[in-house]
Amino acid sequence: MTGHRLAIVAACVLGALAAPIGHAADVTVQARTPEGAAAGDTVVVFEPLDAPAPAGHATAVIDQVNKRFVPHVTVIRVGTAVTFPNSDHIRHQVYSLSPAKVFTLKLYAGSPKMDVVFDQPGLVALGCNIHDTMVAFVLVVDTPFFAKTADGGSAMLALPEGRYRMRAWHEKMRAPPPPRELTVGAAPLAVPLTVDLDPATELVAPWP
Ligand SMILES: [Cu+2]
Repeated sequence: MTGHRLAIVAACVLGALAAPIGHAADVTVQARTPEGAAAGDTVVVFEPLDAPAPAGHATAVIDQVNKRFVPHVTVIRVGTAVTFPNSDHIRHQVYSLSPAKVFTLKLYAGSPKMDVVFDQPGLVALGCNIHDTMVAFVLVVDTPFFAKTADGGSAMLALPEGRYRMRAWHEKMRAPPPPRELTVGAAPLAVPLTVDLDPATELVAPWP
């Protein structure tokens, strides 16, 4: 009797393992300029086209170190609460005037009193009221599938099988790369991406 029960349990476990639920493939994006230079800090976003995106959101941290925001670019899902610790020995006053999230944190050192919840999609530019050179960006997106390229221009993420629309953003891009559809299967996928950057520009590219 006990043996029979064990066999049933084993069959259920095997069945669960064999089911295609949550099957994901590694997708590697390699972002380069038309001249072939690595395009680090490029945000890539994948909107699922076959099924609604799974619910949920995470938390994120944007630190202030040596009068700079770290990281310089953050991509988060709508609804994410961001903490803004201050690791400097001077006080900062973090603010945004971007329509997707207008806020000001009172001048503070150490830990701020509250997190900031980014509740609308869009591009948010952060500044500090005391230090004009402090600038950072938060891209708030409506999908859990996104990544940011490292200095070498590549980013990797695991995507469930299916079709996606991929969009990309870099603060210094001349024009957004056209959105592009891609299909993720069981095998790893390499996605080359060309982003035309103007390193000298003072303008911030809009989120496409
Ligand atoms: Cu500051």
